[in-house]
Amino acid sequence: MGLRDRPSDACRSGMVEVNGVRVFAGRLGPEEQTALVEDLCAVVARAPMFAPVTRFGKRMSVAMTSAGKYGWYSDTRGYRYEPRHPSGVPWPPIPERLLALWHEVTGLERQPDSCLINLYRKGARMGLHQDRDEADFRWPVLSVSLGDDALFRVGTTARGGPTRSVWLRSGDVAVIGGPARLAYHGIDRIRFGSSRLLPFGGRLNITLRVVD
Ligand code: MD3
Ligand code: FE
Repeated sequence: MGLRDRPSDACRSGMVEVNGVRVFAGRLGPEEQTALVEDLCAVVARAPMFAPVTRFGKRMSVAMTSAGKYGWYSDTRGYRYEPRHPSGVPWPPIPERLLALWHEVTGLERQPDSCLINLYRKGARMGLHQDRDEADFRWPVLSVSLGDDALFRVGTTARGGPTRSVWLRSGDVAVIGGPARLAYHGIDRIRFGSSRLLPFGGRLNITLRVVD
């Protein structure tokens, strides 16, 4: 790990910016986090988690589901947004608490179309990728981390460019907008068992997105 790649971990409240990604460390308190987990459990009860296959045919180590008008889906035909869960049911509505957070943090009137919920169990990771399945990259993405700490890595819009790493912890909120919207990013590892928020351990990441 080079000097430029040392993860920042010192500041646990206030805002840190990592390659254009704004991280609001400790934005959500313990009660808000617990309430969000309950909201998410209700979503998962209607739209169970599944582990998609990438377009290269490899199963992802991250399990996921969605809420809202669209959910993210992948198989060997490619990455896309779908109006229904693979079971055929429509995705449940996005929890009100998350919509309120979206409006507060982004200041936008526009509602997000999709709420992607990623579940990282022990050993799960997400390789460096760009998020480009949405129609208009001028809209920001909002991310909420819950549960175990995650080592998040963000680079530039060029594959193979320099990267910076930061630990995302439970209650952290990140806003990805501007040039960072098309930055390569991923989750290198989870500190499994570092948080007691989730009864079975692991990490949930929520992303709110405008898709249309
Ligand atoms: C930077 N999720 O779902 S969230 C994803 O923690 C995803 O589960 C990660 O990457 C996770 O696609 C990272 C923070 C995030 C989300 C979207 C971004 C960072 C981003 C889009 C562009 C650049
Ligand atoms: Fe992503």
